[in-house]
Amino acid sequence: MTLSIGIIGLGFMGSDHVKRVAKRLNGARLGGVADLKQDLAEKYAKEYGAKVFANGMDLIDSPDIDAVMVVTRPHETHEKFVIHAIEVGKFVFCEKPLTLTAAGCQKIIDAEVKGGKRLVQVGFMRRYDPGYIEMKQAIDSHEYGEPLLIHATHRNTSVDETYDTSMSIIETAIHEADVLHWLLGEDYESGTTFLPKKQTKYTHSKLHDPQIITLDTKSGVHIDLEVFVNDQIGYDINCSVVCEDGIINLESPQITSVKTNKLRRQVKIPVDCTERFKTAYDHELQHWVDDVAQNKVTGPSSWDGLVAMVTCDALAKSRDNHAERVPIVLPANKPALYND
Ligand code: ISE
Repeated sequence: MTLSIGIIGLGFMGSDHVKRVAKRLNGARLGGVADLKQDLAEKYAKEYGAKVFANGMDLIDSPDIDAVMVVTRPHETHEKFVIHAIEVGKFVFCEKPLTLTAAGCQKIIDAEVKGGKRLVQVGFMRRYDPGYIEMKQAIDSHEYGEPLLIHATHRNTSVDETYDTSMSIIETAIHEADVLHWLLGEDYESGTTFLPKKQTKYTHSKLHDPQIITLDTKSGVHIDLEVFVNDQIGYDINCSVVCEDGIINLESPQITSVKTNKLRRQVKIPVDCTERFKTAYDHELQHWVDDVAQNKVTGPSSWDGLVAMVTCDALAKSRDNHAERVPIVLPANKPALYND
């Protein structure tokens, strides 16, 4: 059976996913699209033989759509589309952040629990990246002893004037908030966000750039993360797990390396996440499609979306309170639906 996928939101990520669904996934086809920019929706619909819907709700309701992808901006709109998809009983993939508040994530969880079945997968694509998977296998093998520290950097080339100080956490650091506790297989105890006095000249009035985040896990692993979204050099993602008997490193991939007679090396750093994590996005959505074809979903859940948002809330609180250490407290009762 070929699943008919409907995509709501055709911005930067939505357009990337349109091509992925239409051209690269097995067992799926682009069934429909919806976007506030009707001309864009029509362009993709024509190109890939999909149907145009006047709005996201109509797409979700349509019998022509088997499963839904929510890739809308502003992110506030995720919640209503995801909840509606749950109400009509359709599988829904939602890009991160699941919603902009922990309360919103909880509403989605409540709706899913009420239906008695997992229907939501959240777009934490790094869990599908071969590099992070290898790191997790290395940690889980215990060959290198106990992890003690993680040093991570998350750098973007540049951001526009719509990107503000809060987005460094909920748009950008949210990826580490998710993937680092997944790597370690444990929850966070507390977090801090420090705004260094010295900022890049490439930032603008609404954005403090760079920012320094720390996270401590329940067992005591200490994490430091640099979030720098105007590095001017490229999409530069690095992660180093310092263990008792070895250091596990994930560095930006070197796509080309040129040696000259001056022994200089030129390295091509990816421009953005769609280039660096292309394979991860492909694997993430292929996994989702394969799951949905079997009437289930096993990727990152609404609970994972909530954990990331509770973590982001603590980091934002710390930022607003002079980098004070803020406890990260998850809701006490994790519904059985999310125990794997
Ligand atoms: C963007 O939405 C992403 O998800 C990227 O991975 C991240 O690096 C970027 O900062 C976000 O804006």
